[in-house]
Formats: sequence, C-alpha cells, structure tokens
Amino acid sequence: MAAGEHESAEVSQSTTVVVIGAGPAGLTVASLLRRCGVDCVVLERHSRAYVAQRQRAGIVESRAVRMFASWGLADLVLGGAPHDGILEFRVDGESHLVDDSDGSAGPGARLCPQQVLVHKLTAAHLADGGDLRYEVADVSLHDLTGDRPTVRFRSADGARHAITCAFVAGCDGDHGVSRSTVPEGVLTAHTLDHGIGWLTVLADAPPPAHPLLAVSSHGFAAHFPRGPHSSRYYLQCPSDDRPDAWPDTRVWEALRTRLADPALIAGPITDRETFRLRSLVHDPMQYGRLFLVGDAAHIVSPMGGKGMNLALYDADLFARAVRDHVRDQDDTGLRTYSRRCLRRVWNDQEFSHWLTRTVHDAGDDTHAGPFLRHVARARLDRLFTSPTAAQAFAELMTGLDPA
Ligand code: RFL
Repeated sequence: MAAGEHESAEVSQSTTVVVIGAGPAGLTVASLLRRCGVDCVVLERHSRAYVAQRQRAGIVESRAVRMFASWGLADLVLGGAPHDGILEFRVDGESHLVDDSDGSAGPGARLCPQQVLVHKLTAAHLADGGDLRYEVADVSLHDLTGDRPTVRFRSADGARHAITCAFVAGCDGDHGVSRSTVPEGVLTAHTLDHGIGWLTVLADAPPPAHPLLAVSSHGFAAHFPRGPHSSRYYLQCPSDDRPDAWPDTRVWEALRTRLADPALIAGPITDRETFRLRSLVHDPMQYGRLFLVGDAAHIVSPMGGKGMNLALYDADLFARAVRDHVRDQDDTGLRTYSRRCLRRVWNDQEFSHWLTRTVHDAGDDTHAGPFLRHVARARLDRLFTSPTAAQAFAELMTGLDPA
C-alpha cells in the first residue's frame, strides 16, 4: 500500500461453517450442509472456470452414489453413465473380465468424471442460494481451539473479510492453507513413495468397452473412459520422467504395445502429466474446530480409484456430525469423525497398495524382481479363478465393504 492510502475496513460476518476449497470435498460438504439447513460460506482461491476444468477421477463408486441418494441429491449431482460393473485385466494380451459390482441391491457406480461432479455440485449449490466465493486470496485461520474460530481473507475485489464460525472444514487439498495452519507436532504424517512414476494422458479418443488394466513385461498401462468420446490413459514410467519425454508417437506406440492392441485408435492429446505414485495419511484429521476433509488429510495412489471417493466419504461424515450438533446438540459425530474416517482411509490405502503392487510387480521383472513377479501373478490368478477372491475384490471396488 502506498504511503497515505488507507486500507479499507475489514468486513465482518458470521456463519456456522466456513468451507475452504471448492473441489469435490468442499462442494459436497456445502451441498449436504445446505440440505439440512446449516449455513456455510465456501472460499475458493481459483476462478470457477479453473476449478471446473480440472480433470482427474472418473468413477463415483457405488457407496458414494448411495450416499448422494440418501441425501436426495443423486439425480441432481451425478452425471455420466452407470458403470456396467465389469473391469478388464489384460495380462500379456490375454483378457480377463472381473465383475466389480458386488451384486447387492441398490444403485451401482457411475462413470461420472470429477469435473462433471464438480460442475453439477456447483450449479446445484448456487441455485439453492449457496454462498460460494471464488478467487479469494490470503486465507488465514485463527482461534481454531477456541469456541468461535475466525477465517480471514481478501475477496476478488481486494476487500478484507473476517468470518467467525463454529467450525472450519479444511477441504483445500494437499497444498492448502488449512493443514499447514495446524501447529507442528499435532498431526502425524504417514507417507509412502511407491518408487513408481506414471505418465497420464487425456485424449479425444474412443473409450474402452470396460475400464482396462494391462500388465505386460513392457510395463503397466491402463485405459479408462472419460465420456462418450474421450479417454484417460496411464503408462508406468521412471519416477523422474518428464512429460516432454513422451511425444505423441511414443505415447501411442507404448499404449498399443502394452495394451496388446495394435489397432488402438489415437486422438488429439488434450493433457499430459507425469507424477510419482505416493500415499499419505495425516492423523488425526482434526485440530480443535478445524476438520480436515479429503485430500487435505490423505492422498491415495490413483490405483483403485479411491481418492475422490474418500473425499466424498469424509464430507458425508462431517456434514452429518455438524447436523447432529446443530439440530440435536449431539457431538458424537464430531468426536468420532477422525477415527471413523481414518478407518476407511487405511482400508482404502491397503486396497490401493495391494492393487498398485500387484499390477506393477506382475509386469516388468526389472521392476520388482522375478520372485515378486511370480507372487503378483499368483494374486492375479487367484482373482481370476476364485469366486471368493473376486467377491472380496468387488466389495472393495464398490466401497461397500464394512470399514
Ligand atoms: P482438490 O480437488 O484438490 O480441491 C481442493 C480445492 O481447494 C482449493 N484451495 C484453496 N482454496 C482457498 N484457499 C486456499 N488457500 C486454497 N488452497 C487450495 C483448490 O484450488 C481446490 O479447488 O481436493 P478434494 O476436494 O479433497 O478432492 C480430492 C480429489 O480431487 C482427489 O482425491 C482425486 O482427484 C484423486 N484422483 C482420483 N480419485 C478417484 O477417486 N478416482 C480416480 O480415478 C482418480 N484419478 C486422481 C486421479 C488424482 C490425480 N492426480 C491429482 C495425480 C488421477 C490423477 C491424475
């Protein structure tokens, strides 16, 4: 500020919950809270257009579909087609179809890309009169261990704001401000670097008949639907590889080899990214009146499609806990939030780790060595031949396991 200029006064406001971040976690928390009449303000640092175009997850698992249905929101917020419940494993070119629906009554998973869910949650929340502010800056959290925390920020027009609330929902992902506000030593971070890199590519190219995981001596590859005319592909690569090491011709050649599909149809590549597979859990998921929700608390390696679905699970538990507190003065849900979330988080970390190891170890034996390659192939063989193993796998894929 130049000398002589006066900073405008801070605008004060009060609400029940301040939600930081308008990704899947934050928007779900906000929508569920509005559903039960609890007021909240959502603060997002990016623009609406930026948030709406982030493409990542592709499947809303059965448990999450049923969660939205239980709030009367499924038709409003879920797009995409129903998933037919079949996952293809292709091992050295040989196809194995695995049923990943558990056969229970009730709606199953949906092929609903993350950006479609975000778009629909945003539209529904705003149509319902929700308070959602984009392009906020300098968000800071205060008095989290007191009775009335305050969240300060600057709105897009530069004005300073302070919102006092009963609870803060930290839904701002792995690099947000919420978790970093928690004093050193309160949270324990459990981390695992899988030592594996992935190239991921989005392309305007025909989706596969079923989500496809391919294991071969050339390395792991996968092909997932992301709409009627688009696909997401994954290719195992060295963990320090960069996207520019993968020009289009190399991508399509590697996919055709690893998917054992010389006729695979190419299309324009719209996004290309490399990243290391890593897993991370923060324990507990709470500090005073701050509750961490989704990626702010945990990262799951993408294998098994659990990251966004866990965010939706946390959001549901948090919204129910606040509802019980406001409506019935019952704090059981708030007290048990972290413990209950972490039980499912570790359950899904285990599944994701199992599947990550299996599909990578079973392939290129320079990766894990011949012993672990045989072990991983034995696991796949069991999955393809034992109905009990297939049932356990389906239970984990749907998220309908008891954890
Ligand atoms: P997000 O989506 O990161 O949203 C956080 C939001 O917070 C905002 N933010 C702030 N706002 C205000 N002030 C600040 N200081 C802020 N700092 C950050 C950000 O701008 C953003 O809008 O976290 P959330 O909501 O917890 O959702 C989690 C999911 O996005 C994530 O778990 C999934 O994308 C993970 N994931 C997948 N999950 C699945 O369930 N199935 C999949 O198939 C799947 N595929 C993937 C994935 C993640 C990938 N990446 C990131 C490596 C594929 C990939 C490539």
